[in-house]
Amino acid sequence: MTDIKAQPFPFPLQREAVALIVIDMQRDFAEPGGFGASLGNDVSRITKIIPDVKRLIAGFRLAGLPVIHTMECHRPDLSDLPPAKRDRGNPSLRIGDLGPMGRILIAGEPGTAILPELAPIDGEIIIEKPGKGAFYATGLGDILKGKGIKQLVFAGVTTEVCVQTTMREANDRGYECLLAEEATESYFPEFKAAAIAMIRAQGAIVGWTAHIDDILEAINHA
Ligand code: C5J
Repeated sequence: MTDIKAQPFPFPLQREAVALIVIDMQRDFAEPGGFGASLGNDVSRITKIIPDVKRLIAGFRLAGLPVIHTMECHRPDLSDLPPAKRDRGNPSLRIGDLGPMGRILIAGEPGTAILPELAPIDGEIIIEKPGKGAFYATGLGDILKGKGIKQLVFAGVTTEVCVQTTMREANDRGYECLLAEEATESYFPEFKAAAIAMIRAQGAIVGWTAHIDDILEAINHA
């Protein structure tokens, strides 16, 4: 067994049971005119991590390890969008409204797509999720069980919302979780820092955090 250099202590990698999960690297969170921008956020913070996320994905592909992608999106009839989600904030465009990249966060619309630089390749799993956590109302749990996955390496956006929520869901379901620090981002730098600190506090209460180089070195040598 090879450990990944990580905080708060080395991550005990099980190479045969690990997958990368890339959370919501969608145009709607990263491009002007999308959902993130409609909430008043600086989306350039998200586009800056694209090369790092790409490098991490490439490393997993090269090592022959599974890559899973998630997309936050809703049905066109909005039947999976509760008012408690649609009515939050004071955005210029709400989920389901028509924006410059199509309807905001609706399955199949151009803005909902994964960024082209990070697009899934044939054979990779894509999870469409209506919630912040990727286990809620999706088949992710069954898919992971079917593939014998026990450890998840996390990348994507935003650190303190969909990434952290999914890590917590995964940890409660018995998965060992590791967050790739350079491959995740928030619209709020202080929230990214706080989420990282929370995740690895108290002896990795939610999971571990590590640098991409250390993750790639370990998966290539395990
Ligand atoms: C948000 C996400 N922030 N993917 N979604 O609404 O984190």
